[in-house]
Amino acid sequence: MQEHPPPLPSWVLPIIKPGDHVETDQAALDASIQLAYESAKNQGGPFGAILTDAENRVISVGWNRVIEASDSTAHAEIEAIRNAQIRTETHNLSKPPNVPFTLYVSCEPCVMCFGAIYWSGLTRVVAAATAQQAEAIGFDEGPVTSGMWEAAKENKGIRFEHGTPTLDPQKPLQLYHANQGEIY
Ligand code: AZG
Ligand code: ZN
Repeated sequence: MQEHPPPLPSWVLPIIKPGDHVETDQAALDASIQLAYESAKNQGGPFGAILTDAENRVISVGWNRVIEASDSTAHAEIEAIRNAQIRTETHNLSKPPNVPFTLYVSCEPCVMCFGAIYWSGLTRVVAAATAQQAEAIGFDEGPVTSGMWEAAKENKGIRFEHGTPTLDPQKPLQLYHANQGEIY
């Protein structure tokens, strides 16, 4: 069993860290976009995610580490889910105190992250950018349909919605594209 999530790099700490409080959906989405942007500036992929409890406390954060970790599964959402499960010592995020948990993402989840969310115990996902916006710079988000999210709601009680950040969720994607970051 992993006892602690890995330490956070110094560029993450001014943005957000576990234990911080996020007042609103908008503030949490903005933080996920800032994570995505700083990740793109620090050799990561241009995606960020923040997982909070029912009292708006941050349980975990994640950003895309695919290239750094040589791991095709190291998407922001999976990193945040994995870190939350280590921190709360359960594979089922509907079980810890202060549920339900919410996952805020700088861009809507790809098909792999949809699967990770489906079995995570999370019950709410709020997204900033659309999959089409990630695909516009070349990322492949896979075949996720609105019917899949409807099934997730029906079968697991997972609500998926688009939020309204104040920051532009396309900025991290545009920076990555301008820097000619690797596409996968
Ligand atoms: C991605 N899409 C999202 N939403 N998050 C990531 O980390 C990704 N990596 N590639 N596409
Ligand atoms: Zn993904």
